[in-house]
Amino acid sequence: MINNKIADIFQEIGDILEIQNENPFRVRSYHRAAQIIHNLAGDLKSAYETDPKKIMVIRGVGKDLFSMIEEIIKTGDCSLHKDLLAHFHPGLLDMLHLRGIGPKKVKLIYMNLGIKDIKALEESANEGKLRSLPGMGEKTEQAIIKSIADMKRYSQRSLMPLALDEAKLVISYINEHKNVSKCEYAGSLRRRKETIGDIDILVTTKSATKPIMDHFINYPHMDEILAHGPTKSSIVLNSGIQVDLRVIEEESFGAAMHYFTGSKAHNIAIRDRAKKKGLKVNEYGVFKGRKNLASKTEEDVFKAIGLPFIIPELRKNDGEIEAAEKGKLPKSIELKDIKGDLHMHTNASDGSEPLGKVVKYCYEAGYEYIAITDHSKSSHIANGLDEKRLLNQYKEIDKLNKLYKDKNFKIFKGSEVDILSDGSLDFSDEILSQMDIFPASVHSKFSMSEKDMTKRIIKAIKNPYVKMIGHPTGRLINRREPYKLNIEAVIDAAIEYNTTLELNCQPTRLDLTDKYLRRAKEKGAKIVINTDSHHTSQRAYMQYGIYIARRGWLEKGDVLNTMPLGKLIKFLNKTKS
Ligand code: DGT
Ligand code: CA
Ligand code: CA
Ligand code: ZN
Repeated sequence: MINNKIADIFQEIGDILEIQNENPFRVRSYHRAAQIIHNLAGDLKSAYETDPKKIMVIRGVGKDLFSMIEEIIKTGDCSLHKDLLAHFHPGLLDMLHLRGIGPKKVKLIYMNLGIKDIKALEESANEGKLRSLPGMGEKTEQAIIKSIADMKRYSQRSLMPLALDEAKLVISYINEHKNVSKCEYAGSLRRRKETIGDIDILVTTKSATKPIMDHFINYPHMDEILAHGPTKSSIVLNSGIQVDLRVIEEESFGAAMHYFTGSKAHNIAIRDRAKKKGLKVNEYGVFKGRKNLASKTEEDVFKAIGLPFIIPELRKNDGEIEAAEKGKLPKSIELKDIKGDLHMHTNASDGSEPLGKVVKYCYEAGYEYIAITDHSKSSHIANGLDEKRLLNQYKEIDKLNKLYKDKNFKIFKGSEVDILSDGSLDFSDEILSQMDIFPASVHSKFSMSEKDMTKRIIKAIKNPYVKMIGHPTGRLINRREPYKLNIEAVIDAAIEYNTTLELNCQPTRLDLTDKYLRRAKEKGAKIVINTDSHHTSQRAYMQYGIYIARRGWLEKGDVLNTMPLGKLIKFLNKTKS
């Protein structure tokens, strides 16, 4: 979505101006605009295309910012940003992009120690030179060392949802060319891996290939051309993601899709299996001697080697081929199986829309139920609700439920209740007993020992009112490692105390991961797939959760919120044993 890009550019402009000691009001206006645009529900590009005035009326957007937004929509960047970047030390910009370091610290470190890049920063931190600066200490120094290590490990890979959006745009651009007959993405993106190294796109044509490649390397939102050949080219998008495009013969499209979807480990296992049957598999087809038995569709390819179709999400060579042989592939969950969302925020805490709007939207989208789960009182930064505000919200929910009474739609009362450091919950049992269902989540003290964190979460699981544990490992992809946790013990406790574990659909969370989902399923735990939505457009994140669930071998029956309303109410009324 263009909003994030515009917000990032404004944020960076504000950051650079701040380091350059510009007028604080000017700095603030960019930071504020970045924040507002980041939280907007609607896509600015489509708003602009229907009526540019719609953008003019956004809070915090004046005439100057409007023309910059216009420029970014049309060209992918704006001249002020480009000018600032051209005269700004690139090493300082890298420092700015580290987690936990804002413009104030970059300025402080630069002014006092003359440090201009991450390498020098890392050296100084290791030598203990940063802790002496005003407002810093050993802790900050350690945090900086850690975020440099994280950055090194993660800087290469993009979030799957972001790559998916980018791939769709590139493909619709490629499809504009008249020579193109088929165009699809393969690779890790098609396998729905949570992060993507690069986007692999395959294209077929009935006529010349070179004009397609020439068209491709003229993609407007591009930073760099890495390779430009008649049948294979690579570019780097503005977002930093690499895209490889290959031209494929129409007759071998299926074999090529299978080959380039991978994973590599799956491909190798498939080739070995075929070899035992005297067959050879490559990106052109399945061969017996020189005869090509199958290549047109992926289904044909699987059939020729004696297997049913294996969905891309399962192609990891961790048992899918054996399961396929025995007819034991999972009947993978689908988006349409989901009947409601049990973790949603409104503007009462840190969401951006009022209760009534969230409810109406979910009802109209065809859900049978939702749970309103604003943050609890200890989450100060997220504007958590105290008992009084919470009970007022419940009165509103009662009123709304009356309106929907005859409509097979129910709003559940909840809260995203913090699990405090000793494992107790942020509300008393008296308040919890008024809730229908709520995620209990860890939002603080992430650096406990594995033993203490496991104890903390299991204590919450044992609470008779708890039926869901929100984002159980707390990881933020590319930003924060999961906290230390004995996940096996947590799964066992969840089963014993009839609590579900969440698969949180936020693109940076996707927590639990596919590996743990599969383990939970094997052991018999139930999963709940929630968007943790902060505005209605994030309802679409449910799809990302479904992709990950499919990678984790989940079926409809493994997931709580595939239950129709009546059955779910029965589940909720069951007291814990
Ligand atoms: P990524 O981009 O790191 O997220 O992961 P992939 O899986 O998209 O990997 P990529 O882009 O290097 O290659 C795309 C697919 O092409 C890969 O999933 C399987 C296939 N492939 C690439 N190299 C080989 C290879 O050496 N042998 C086999 N059998 N397949 C390969
Ligand atoms: Ca790839
Ligand atoms: Ca690739
Ligand atoms: Zn949360």
